[in-house]
Parts: sequence; C-alpha cells; structure tokens
Amino acid sequence: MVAERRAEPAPVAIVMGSQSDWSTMTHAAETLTKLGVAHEARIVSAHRTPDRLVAFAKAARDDGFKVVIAGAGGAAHLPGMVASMTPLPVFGVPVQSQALSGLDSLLSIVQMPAGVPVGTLAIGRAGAVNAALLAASVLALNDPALAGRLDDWRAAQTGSVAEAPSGDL
Ligand code: RP5
Repeated sequence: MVAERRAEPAPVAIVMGSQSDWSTMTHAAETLTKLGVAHEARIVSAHRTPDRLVAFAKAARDDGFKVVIAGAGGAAHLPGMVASMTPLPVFGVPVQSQALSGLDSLLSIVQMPAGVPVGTLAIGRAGAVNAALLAASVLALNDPALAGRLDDWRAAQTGSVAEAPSGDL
C-alpha cells in the first residue's frame, strides 16, 4: 500500500474581517510570497460570521498554522477574538477605515486586556507588510534558510535607499 502524502500545511494564516480588507492584507500575502513563506488567506468576520471565527480559531493550531495575521477595520474585534481562542501568536493589522482613518481599528486591536496578547502593527499597508515580516521572523527561529532570506530581504531594502534625494521639488 502506498502511503498517502499530505501536503505540508501553510504555516501562516491571514484572516480578515471583510473582502474590503483584502486590498490592505494582500500586502502581507505579497511579502510572505517574496520570502517564500506559504500562507492561506481567509475571510473570517467577528460580527458577520462568528461561527466561522470560532471554528477557525479553535482549530488553527491543529490545522498546522504557526502564526496568525488578522486584519480588520472599525470595531476590529477579529484579532482579539482569534487570540482568545488560540495559543498561536496573533499579529493584528488595523485596516484604515473610512470614518476614522483607522484610529478606531488601531485602538480596538491594541487595547487588549492583560493575558490575551495581540501584537499590534501600524495602520494599513505598513502594518500588513510588517506583520508578514514578524511572522517570518518567528518562523525563521527554526528555519535557517528562511532566516537567510530575511537577511537578504533586509540587505536589499538597505541597498535600495539612495544617499541623496533625486528630482526637482
Ligand atoms: C470590519 O468592518 C471589516 O474588517 C472591515 O474593515 C469593516 C468594513 O467591512 P465592509 O462593510 O467593507 O464589509 O468588520
């Protein structure tokens, strides 16, 4: 009998509260892709699909995920609720809302009570990119090849910064 080969589970889950968050969270996905880190993106709304949220968060570790990146906007309860139901590290990305420019998202995500941590990033694209870099850094602790790719990524970033500005004002 030939043993069935299971595909390696993706180590990073990217969850978001709405399709409208994808334009922000896609930057996390793109960054992970550049670093060669497999990931899975899902829409999991704390308010509109609460049962999906509970199912995802409770099963996340057993499903093989190692880190969760959770992005939401407005009354952004998703990252905190995920963190309440999984022991995995959760990085929260405040999505820039229309009404309050993401300040509502930031405060909703960052003000967790002691005992249920969410590593909160900056509002918008910067937060999504940095959540991916942090997720990769966590995974790199046990993955020397990924650690090397992260070093290369940083070196390339440094190399891309000009010594002086160009162009007329
Ligand atoms: C939150 O409400 C989502 O994370 C999203 O940022 C925000 C608005 O959602 P939509 O009305 O665009 O679906 O739950």
